[in-house]
Parts: sequence; C-alpha cells; structure tokens
Amino acid sequence: MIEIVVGDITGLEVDAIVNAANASLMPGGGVDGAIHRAAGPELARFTATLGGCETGEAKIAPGFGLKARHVILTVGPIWKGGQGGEEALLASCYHNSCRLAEQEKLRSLAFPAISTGVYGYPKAEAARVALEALRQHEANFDRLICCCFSEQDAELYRKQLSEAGT
Ligand code: AR6
Repeated sequence: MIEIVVGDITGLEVDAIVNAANASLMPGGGVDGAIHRAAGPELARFTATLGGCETGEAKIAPGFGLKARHVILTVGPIWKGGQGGEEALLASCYHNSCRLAEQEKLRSLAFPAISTGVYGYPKAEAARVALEALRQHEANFDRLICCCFSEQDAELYRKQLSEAGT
C-alpha cells in the first residue's frame, strides 16, 4: 500500500529518499536545499561527480548524514502549461527513481511532490501522475511513501487515492 505522510522528508528512516533536484545536481532551494543541509557537504561533493541529470532521469548517491541510506536524485519538469510533455516527464521521474531503487534492491522509498514547488506543476495533477506511476511499482517495495510537506497537499493525494478506488 502507498503511504501518504505529512512532514519533512529528511527525517525519514528509509532505504532511500528521493530529491527533487535540478539538472546540475548542485544544491538548490526547497526540498533539495533541505536534503543537502541534512546530508552535509559530502552529498554535493558526490553529486558534482555525477555529470548532471536530464529531466525525467534519476541518479543515486549515498545518504551521508541523513537517516536514509541513499538519496535518489531526479529532475522534474518545469511546468509550462502542460503542452510541453510535462506529464510524461513527471511520470518518468517516478518510474526511473523506482527502477533505480529496484536495481539496488532497496525496500523502502520516500518521494516528495516532485515539481510542485519552484517548478510550478499543479499539485492535484502532479499527485495523480505520481500515484499512477507508483502503483505500478508498489509490489516491489515494503514501504512506498509519498511525503507531503503540508496537510493540504496530503489531502490531494488521499482524494486521488479514493477517486481511483484504492
Ligand atoms: N520535505 C518534504 N517536502 C518538501 C520539503 C521537505 N523538507 N521542502 C519542500 N517540500 P521544490 P521542484 C515540498 O520547490 O518544484 C530546487 O531549487 C514542497 O512543498 O523543492 O521540483 C531544485 O534545485 C513542494 O511540494 O521542488 C530545483 O532547482 C515539493 O517539495 C527546483 O527547486 C517540491 O518543491 C526543483 O523544483
């Protein structure tokens, strides 16, 4: 079952947390800034060696100072009105992050609401895309978590889950 939790993703004790990064993989703001602050400077030193990341792709790093053992870095699409392939790119972020975790035999994985902050993706739409993609990987994990930063955001996820009849 997909879990919807409210809180700061940096505090989760899971095999990996996913970071909503930028293409350079250098520390930014939002959840990315929080993850880098909690992991410590080793994370940026490591991500500097990864050669960046294309939108929709994912890379993996150790968790360093985090409670999570790994960080999966993915780059969400910047919302441009929905005609620029944003939905497929956002779904790819979820699929590719899950695939990396599956390859590494990780059993618990937590996602933030990728692209819904600075990148401007409408939150309800993003929740639908996230849940549709994650449902396809659910069976491969003991815990698959959507970590929302507010109760309001979590409510959007719960609404999508109930509309989908799960
Ligand atoms: N834990 C969980 N969720 C959080 C946290 C947290 N600690 N902090 C913020 N959120 P954003 P994006 C939520 O802007 O839109 C960075 O500068 C937040 O409420 O972090 O993909 C990168 O370097 C929102 O719902 O990511 C990129 O340049 C969600 O995380 C750019 O921002 C995503 O918001 C990526 O933009």
